[in-house]
This record gives sequence, structure tokens and C-alpha cells, in this order.
Amino acid sequence: MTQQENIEVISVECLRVRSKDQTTEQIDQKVEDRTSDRTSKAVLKKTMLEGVETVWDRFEKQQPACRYCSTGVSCQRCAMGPCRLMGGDRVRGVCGADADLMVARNFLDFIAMGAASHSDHGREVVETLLKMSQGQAPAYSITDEKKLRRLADEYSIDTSTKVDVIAEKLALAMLDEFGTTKGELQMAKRAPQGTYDIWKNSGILPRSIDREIVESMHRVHMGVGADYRDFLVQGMRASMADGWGGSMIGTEISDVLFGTPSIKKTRVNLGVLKKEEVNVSLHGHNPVLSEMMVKAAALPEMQNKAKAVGAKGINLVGLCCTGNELLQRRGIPQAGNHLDQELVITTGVLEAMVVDYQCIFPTLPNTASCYHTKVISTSPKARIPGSFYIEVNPTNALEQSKQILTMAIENFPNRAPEKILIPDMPMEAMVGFSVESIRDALGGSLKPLLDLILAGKIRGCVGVVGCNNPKIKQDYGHLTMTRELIKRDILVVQTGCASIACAKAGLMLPSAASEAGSGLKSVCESLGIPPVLHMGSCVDNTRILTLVAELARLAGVRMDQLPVAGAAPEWYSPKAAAIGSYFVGSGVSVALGVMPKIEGSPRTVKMLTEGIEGVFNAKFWVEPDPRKATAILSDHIEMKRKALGL
Ligand code: XCC
Ligand code: SF4
Repeated sequence: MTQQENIEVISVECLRVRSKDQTTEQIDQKVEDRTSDRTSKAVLKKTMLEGVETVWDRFEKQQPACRYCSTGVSCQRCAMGPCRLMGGDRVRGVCGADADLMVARNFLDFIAMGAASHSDHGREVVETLLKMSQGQAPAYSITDEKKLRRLADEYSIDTSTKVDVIAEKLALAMLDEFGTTKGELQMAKRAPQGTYDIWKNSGILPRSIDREIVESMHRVHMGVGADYRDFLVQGMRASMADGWGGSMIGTEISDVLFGTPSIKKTRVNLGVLKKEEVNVSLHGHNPVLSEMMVKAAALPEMQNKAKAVGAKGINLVGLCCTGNELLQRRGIPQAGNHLDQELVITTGVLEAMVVDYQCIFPTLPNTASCYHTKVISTSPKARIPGSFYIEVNPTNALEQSKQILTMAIENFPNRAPEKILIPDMPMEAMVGFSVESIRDALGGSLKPLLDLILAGKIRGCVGVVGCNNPKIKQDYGHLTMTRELIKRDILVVQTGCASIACAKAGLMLPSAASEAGSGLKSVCESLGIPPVLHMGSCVDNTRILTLVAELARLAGVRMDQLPVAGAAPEWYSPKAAAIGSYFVGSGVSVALGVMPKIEGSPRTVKMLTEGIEGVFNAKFWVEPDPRKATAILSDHIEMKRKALGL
């Protein structure tokens, strides 16, 4: 395709709601019900007054949701259907599928989709390392050589040669994991022996990354298996291929290429946008693109171009997980989480929204067309009608990033002054808690953290992770649960959009220790850290796996024996289902705030919330009320402590 064709943009329309029908009081009430953050509220109100459609309006229009679909008893899997089931065990799909099969099959499909998304992202990161080592990705380099060598050791690669050679060998070994015939994944060996044995015996030790996803796709075809339990076990195995495979590779090699996160200060919320600078938001997931944007924006030639149009500079801001990647490594300010993606545009000061893939609303170009913003898509697997398409790959990344920035700069004079609203006061946050930086902060070992847990100063640890979902007031679940947990002396670690929720609310400031119980408070005060630790993006949930695995090894127990748990109070994405499943598979029970589409099969619900505990010593809870969920998590932690004799 020629450059000209690439640049051609399909025109899309500004989608409007008939807000004229709403009184200001009604709008105020809706704003209050839709989001928790002060700056999001301000911009949402303005957006509603302007009558521009957002995700919440579309959600309203979709109500009431179909009962068949929301409980998982509808099937689109073949051309004899579609089929939907209600009315007991005698009712079957055309092929004969019952509710258990339909639900479990749909759920396996869902988990495999999430595992595929993370793993495909991970693969692109490793491919970048490979290209770099072969001299085909000139703008990239090794930032954390120590980590490269450590990983090479883990993969039994000779580290006595040149760095590029080590990098090439490691990249090839990791790419091999996607289709390995060794029968298991290298990084699964990070788990303590007892945990590994459970995986081996229960049949969830993943054989290779791609294989588990392909086999899942095979199994959901009509007329393969018919026992719902097999589907759920395969779902666990596919998720483990993500957690101990695709995502873990993504995290580790991103660190090698761009640096392992260290503790730093940054700012968050919509107030990070700047009136006098060219604002560019980086949205999506893969740091392979966004890191080059950061590099390009720092070039004097780009800064000069910005000055030439009357701007004071270029202001890069993050969104969603791409934002988390930049936040933890570069301290780039974060404009918001999932449900803020439209609001960043509707501030009227965003020159360009640059996206790669995942969690990007297909209507962003429509939203942008109501203002002067340009949406720029960059991945051949994620072209979006109405966006400008500038393909970025490891070989051309810096040049293309410069072209993208130039487009943004040239768009600076096109703002409509009457449509501008930048809320004041960004919130400060302390971020960058990788396993490595936590270890450094503790003086070189995780032992002090384990000792604090054993002594009961910290009762345990909960990973509060995942998305926003318009079914829940934005950030309400994350904030309520996190505040309740730290009050009970439970250390909270976070990734993804959940972490941005807490950062916006000031819970990632060391001063938030005042909201914690006395034990956790004293620990935070002596170390100068917040009671809520930012551990990165969603692929970085593998940092939490690595942390729990290392703590378990230190304590000489299995992962499931530690007083830890996970929670996803506002999840929406299939990726979150994969994450939840690999946590449970790894022995860490998980509380979900949104019911997965499984209620049409009470047996599936029972297996996931009770049955699997007998195999993995972990299970799911589903509890929409974050206070009740916190009570469940805290009881669970106390029970684990008791079992350890603490
Ligand atoms: Fe997407 Fe990763 Fe969910 Fe946020 S937390 S809505 S998956 S951006 Ni990952
Ligand atoms: Fe209907 Fe069975 Fe086809 Fe699904 S697989 S659409 S239940 S016939």
C-alpha cells in the first residue's frame, strides 16, 4: 500500500446525544453516578452539556441487556444456530448442547481471547529485541543489561559472549516458547516446587503458548468435547500460558529494552494536559511504540517545530496500560484510565491520540471529529476507520514517530477556544514498584517484607487490578476496596486501570499511609512509601506472580499458602478473565466485582467458586459490593495466616 493510501482517512461523524432533553440537575446527577474522579466529573459535565456521546450513553442505550447473553446461554458457534437456552436441562441447542456446555465453552473462548491478546503483545516485544540484536531496529537498544544476563541464565544461554549475541539467543529462545515442543514453559519453573507439582498433576501446566490458545479454539468447535469441566480446566491452562508465558515474556523483555521500573514521582488525572503545549496522548498497550514517541518528542528538531507553531513544547500524556508502561519507566504523566479515554479528547486541547491496540473504543475518531483532535492508528492489526494510519514497526519506529508528532504539532493552531476545559491540579503519585525496585528499597532482599507479613505488621497482600466498566461508577470499586484493605493493614499492589484509579485519588502518595491501619502505616512511614504500590500495566500482573513466587520460596511454602489474594472490582476485558484465571491457577484466590457470563450454568458457577479449590487451593468469589468483597478477602487472609500458624 502506498503512503498516499495510508494517509487517506475515511470521514466519520460526531455522535451526539439529545442532551437538550436533560436539565442541568439531571446532568449533574448523571455525572455523579458515572464517575468518582473530580477532574473526570468536570470534563464529563462539559461533554454532556455539549451533547457529545460517551461510553456511558451507549451503555444506557444497550439496556436492558439480553438475559440469554448475559448469563452465557446463547451460542453463535455454528451455522445450525444461533441457539439460546432457558427452561431447564431438557432444552438443548440444535446440536444438543446443554447449558453447562454452552456456558463453559463460551467461557473458554473468552479466556483464550484474553490470553491471545497479552501473548501477541508479548511476542511483538520479543520480536523487537530480536530485530534490535540483528541490527534491524536501529532506534532500540538494551537498557537493562543486568536483567538481560539474568534472563539468559534462566534460559541456560551462554553469557560470556557479546551482548547482541546474548540478546539474539534469548529472543530466539523466548520466541520458541510460543510453539515449544519441550512440553512446558521455562518460566513456570519460577514457581516453588509444590506449586509446580499441582500444575503438573492437575493438567494445567501449559505446553506452549500458542498451542494452548489454538487447542482452546479447536475445543470450542461444535462437537469436540461435551463435558463442561474439561473446558474450564483448559481455560485455566490457556491462562497459565499467558501468565507464565506470553505476559511474563512481555514484562521481562520490555524491562530489558526500556529499563526496569524504579521508584519515581509523577502526576495523574485530566489536569496533566497543558494549555500552552502540543498535547499528545499515548493509548493502548505496547511500549514498543510509545517509547519511540517519547524519544522523538525529546529531539530538538521536534521541540523547535512545536515552538514554530506557537506552542511552548510537547506534552506527552498516557492512557490505560501504555500510560502505565510510560509512567513506571519514564514518569510520563497519566491522563486517566479506561473510561477517561474519550474525556481526554473532549477537553478540547488534545492535538493527537496515538493508539496501538486493545481497549481502544472504535468510536474514538467520532469523538475526535467533534473537536480538532486527530486519532492516529499505528498497527496493521488494528486499523480504525476515521483514524490516520501511520504504520510503526521496529525498523521505522523513530521516523514514523516523528511524522506522527509533526501531524500533532501542525494541528495545534486548530483548537476551538470555546470548547476548551482543562481541570486544574493534577494529583501527585509515587510509582515504579517492580520486584527489583521493591527489593532495592528493602535493602537488597525481599526477606524484610516476608518478615513483616510473618510478624503480622502487614497482615497480607492483595492485588487490586483490572479495568473500569460502565456497569460500575468509575473507580468506585477500586477506591472503596483499596481503602478498606489498607485500613486492615493489608498491603495493596496494583496494575492496570485500577492503579490509575487509586493514583488519581491520592492513594499512591506516601502521605496516604495516614489512611492505613497502624501496622501498615508504620511500615510505610519508615520506608517513605505509599500503602498502595503501582506495579505496572496489565501484562505486569506477572510482576505480582514473580513477587508471590519469590516470597513463597523464601518462606519455604507453596504460593497458595501465603496470606495473599487478588481482586478485579471493575473488570470488563477478556484479558482480565485470563489474569484472574492464572492467579487462581497459581494458588491465589480472586474476588470479581462483575459477574462473568456464566450464571446460565449453576454447575459452572459452583465449579469456579467452590469445586476448583480442591485442586488449586484457590477459587473465585463474585461479589459486586466492594465492602463485602473486602471482608471476604480479609477473612481469607486471616485463614491463611492461621493455617501457617501465625
Ligand atoms: Fe484495558 Fe490495559 Fe482493562 Fe485498562 S485494565 S481497561 S484491559 S487498559 Ni489492563
Ligand atoms: Fe447451536 Fe450447537 Fe451450533 Fe452452538 S454449536 S450454534 S448450540 S447448534
